[in-house]
Amino acid sequence: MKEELIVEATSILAEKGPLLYLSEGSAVIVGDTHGFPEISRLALKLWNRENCDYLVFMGDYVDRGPRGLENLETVLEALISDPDRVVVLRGNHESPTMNYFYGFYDEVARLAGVKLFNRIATFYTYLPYIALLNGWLLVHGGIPCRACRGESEEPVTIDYLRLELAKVWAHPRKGLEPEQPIAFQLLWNDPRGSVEWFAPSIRGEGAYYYGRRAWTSFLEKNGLKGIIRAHEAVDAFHAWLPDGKKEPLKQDAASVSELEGAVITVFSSLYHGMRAGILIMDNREILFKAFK
Ligand SMILES: [Mn+2]
Repeated sequence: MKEELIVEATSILAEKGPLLYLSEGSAVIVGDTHGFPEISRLALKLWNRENCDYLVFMGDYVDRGPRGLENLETVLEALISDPDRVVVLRGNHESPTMNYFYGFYDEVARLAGVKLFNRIATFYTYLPYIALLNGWLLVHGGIPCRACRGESEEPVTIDYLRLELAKVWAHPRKGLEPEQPIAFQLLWNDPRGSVEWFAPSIRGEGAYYYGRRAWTSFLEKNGLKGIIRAHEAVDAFHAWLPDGKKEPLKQDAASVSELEGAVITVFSSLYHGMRAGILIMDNREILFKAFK
C-alpha cells in the first residue's frame, strides 16, 4: 500500500468528524471483513449494481483474516473515489494494541515496514464512530452505559455521544487507543436479549452487554428506529427483536416496520467458516444477502 493513500484518506476523514449525519437514502452495509478484500469488493460491486446512495463499512478491516493490508487498501480506495457516499467507520480492531495481538502489525511490518504501520495508526484516530441513516444508528459494537450498575439508567443522547467523542476523536494520544469509556463501549459492546439494562461482557473490563430495555429506551429517547452493528462472528446476520427474542433472519427481505426496535448484527468475514452477510437498506425495506 502506498503511504499517499493513507495520507489522502486521513485528510478526507479529518473534515468529517466522529459522528456522521447522512441524508436519507439507500445503502449497502458491510460488517467486519477482517482481511477478506473479496468481500469488500463484492460490496462495491453490489453498491454499483444496485445503484445505492451509500456504501457503509462498519469497521474491523484488518487482523484475523489473511489479507488485511489489501482489504484496507480496497476500503480506502473506495473512500477516496467517492468520499461523500462511502462511509468508513471505526471498529475495535482499528487499534495498534489489537493489531499487535491479532496479526495485522506483523503483516504490515513484513509487507511494507513499520513506518507505514505508524501512519495507519494515526489514520485510525480520524475514523468516525457512528453514522445515522434513515433513522437507524450504525455503529461497530453498540450503545454505552454511564453508571453501568446493571439497573435502569437514563439512556445517552446522540448529542451526548457527539460531545464525548469530540474529546477523543483525532486526538494523537487519547484517540490512538479508544480507552475513553464511551468511545470504547461504542466499539466493544454487544446486545443481549436476555439482559434487561447493562451487564459486564465476557470480552473484558470496560465492555458491556446492552439489554432490551437499554436499547429500546435509547431508541425511544433519540427518536430512532433501530441499530445496525457488526462485531460478533455470526452466520451472516441475526437480529434481537425489541421483546428480547432472537431472529436468525433466514428470509431475503424484511420491511423496516417489521424490524423497528431491533438490533441487527451483520458479519461479513469468511475467517470463521460461516457466510458473509451484506445488507441493502432504504427507508422501506432491508434486503439480506449472504455469501460463501
Ligand atoms: Mn469487532
